[in-house]
Amino acid sequence: MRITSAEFVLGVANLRQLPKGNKHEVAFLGRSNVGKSSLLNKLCNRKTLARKSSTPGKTRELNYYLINGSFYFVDLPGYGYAKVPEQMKTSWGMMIEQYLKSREQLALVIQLVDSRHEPTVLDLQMVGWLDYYEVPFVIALTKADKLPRSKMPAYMQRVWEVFHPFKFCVDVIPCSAITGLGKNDVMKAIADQISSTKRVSR
Ligand SMILES: Nc1nc2c(ncn2[C@@H]2O[C@H](COP(=O)(O)OP(=O)(O)OP(=O)(O)O)[C@@H](O)[C@H]2O)c(=O)[nH]1
Ligand SMILES: [Mg+2]
Repeated sequence: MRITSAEFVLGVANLRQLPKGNKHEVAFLGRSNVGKSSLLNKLCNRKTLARKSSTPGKTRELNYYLINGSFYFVDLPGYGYAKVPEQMKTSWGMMIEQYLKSREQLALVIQLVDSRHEPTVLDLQMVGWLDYYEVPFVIALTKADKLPRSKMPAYMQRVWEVFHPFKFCVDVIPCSAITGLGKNDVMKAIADQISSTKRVSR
């Protein structure tokens, strides 16, 4: 699949504002600063479609982008930013869990994990939710350009062992928003999942 058009359509601060209709959604989930907006931009071949954050943890909205006029990319607010007040973390968690649990249009989650670190406790909590709510997900290992080539095979092995036991894990893909590594594989996973997903109630 090639992306020929991408436009920002809506920022959602409250789940009651989610768009109606039956377009599929592909959501980008990951801790603050992991590279969600950068990967989304790279997949769309656009530099500034999704804004890269200068202030991590500030975006509290689900940002909707219409892709090829036919489905949405949803840039979810990042988690795990230490300076966010406790109360906001709780409301973030409730909103995201509710979205993952009940959004029938959701075809695939791209779960981003920073390839310079081991998956965090929160990363594992997120994939736990995804598996529990039966949402297929791809693990995108971001910033792979920063990982020395010699360390890649062992890292991939470790990460694969962590994620592949999850039933709804579709693939684990090293990615770079700088070099474009992983872009084709992520796009293929998106195309496959969208074409095979019927809208079923969760
Ligand atoms: N080297 C490298 N840097 C990256 C990559 N992806 C993102 N970055 C950098 O990481 C920082 C955060 O990227 P964002 O795309 O804003 O991250 P985000 O997950 O959208 O952050 P929040 O919106 O705060 O949750 C920016 O400075 C990016 O330039 C990558 O693949 N390689
Ligand atoms: Mg962002």
